[in-house]
Amino acid sequence: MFFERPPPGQQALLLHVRAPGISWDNEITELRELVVSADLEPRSTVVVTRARPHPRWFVGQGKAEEIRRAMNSNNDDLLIVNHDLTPAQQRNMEDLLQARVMTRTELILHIFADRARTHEGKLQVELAQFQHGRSRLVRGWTHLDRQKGGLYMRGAGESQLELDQRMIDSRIRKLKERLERVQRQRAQSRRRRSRAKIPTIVLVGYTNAGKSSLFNALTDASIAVQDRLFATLDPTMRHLSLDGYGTVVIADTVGFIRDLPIDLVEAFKATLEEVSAADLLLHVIDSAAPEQESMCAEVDRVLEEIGAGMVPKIEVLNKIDMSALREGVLGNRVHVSARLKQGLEALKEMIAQRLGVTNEPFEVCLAPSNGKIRAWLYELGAVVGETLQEDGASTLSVRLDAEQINRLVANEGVSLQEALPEPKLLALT
Ligand SMILES: Nc1nc2c(ncn2[C@@H]2O[C@H](COP(=O)(O)OP(=O)(O)OP(=O)(O)O)[C@@H](O)[C@H]2O)c(=O)[nH]1
Ligand SMILES: [Mg+2]
Repeated sequence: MFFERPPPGQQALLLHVRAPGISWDNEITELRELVVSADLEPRSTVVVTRARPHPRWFVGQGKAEEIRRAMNSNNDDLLIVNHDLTPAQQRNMEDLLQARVMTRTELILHIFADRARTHEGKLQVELAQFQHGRSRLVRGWTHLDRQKGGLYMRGAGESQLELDQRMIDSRIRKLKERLERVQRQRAQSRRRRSRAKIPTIVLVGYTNAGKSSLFNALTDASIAVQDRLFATLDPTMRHLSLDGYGTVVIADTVGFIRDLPIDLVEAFKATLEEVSAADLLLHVIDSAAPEQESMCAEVDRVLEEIGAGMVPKIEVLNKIDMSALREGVLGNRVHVSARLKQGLEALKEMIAQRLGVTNEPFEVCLAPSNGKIRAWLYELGAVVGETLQEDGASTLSVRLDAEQINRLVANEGVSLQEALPEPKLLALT
């Protein structure tokens, strides 16, 4: 792989810089979780209060020296900074420490690179890495090892740099082309689903909220579930059959996190498009997390950003076995435990309801000449039963949502009386 990653098990000193007056407990906890998820070992943490970053080392010189001493005495391998540094700051810090410095963005990129399994996922991560690396051409950690040659070697002349830049640009172009090809296929299958009127439900939520667990519990699938951040990277889809409704497609996706690196959002746009094209979102929330509120706000912000702000949504409060919540429904919220499989029936019911489906089937009488409508109803998967009359007419028992009833009545050339025996229609609308 083009991008070097720190070997698993390396020890890291963590650095968090906070603005005066802002609490930082949770941010440190999350950083540690990220570090562990990257298979690195978080050791001590240094918290510095600064109103704005120092242009040279991000922190002041005194602090930078202190960090160097601490890393030396702990034998730490690298410094992980909970922020984004300018290429110059990162480089200056590396020169001072004579050790690798990793930013939060790089840490997340590193985790993503590790998790990508599908062809598309790998392409997306590679694209994100190149886009991120483009502006940081002269750094990386090979420059720490002066013996070693390589693309990132320090002291390369200007012309060498330009060459590298061109190489990276052409690589980015190629990656984008390959991704577009993969994504055209994805768009095709999305169109197929929408033609067949199979609704797509997408699980979204903060990383580690329990999306994959819920997906497994609903579909009897076995996606890897782990107590680590970004366990899932590639979207997985399954059919799910809902009582009183029929088949829907449900998708598990990558989790969100505060300050999701822009290069990643950019590269994962296609995956995220799946989210904005969904018929319904299940926003999975860890009801036992103290940070719940701000996590929800972050998820809503990302949804807005990727154009999914208007997609209908159910809030699923998960992990009620660990929180004070009880199984049940509250407005737009359902309380569940994916682990104990509690509250899943209520959730499925709400899904069917929100997809705009009436649970009660009703009867439609069709003349033999109405074969097209009959075919359409079958294609929708709406037909529950059918009785054929001797004159060739048929009575279909169907299940339709409000919009489909409108289409049946208005657009398909069926008059109200013909299509629907009065009392049953009245009961429906
Ligand atoms: N106690 C409890 N733990 C749960 C429940 N659901 C999930 N978990 C745990 O929460 C952790 C994360 O679960 P995942 O299903 O991997 O979460 P995710 O949202 O898919 O996470 P990412 O893919 O990393 O974004 C795992 O350790 C699960 O066992 C639940 O209902 N109760
Ligand atoms: Mg997952």
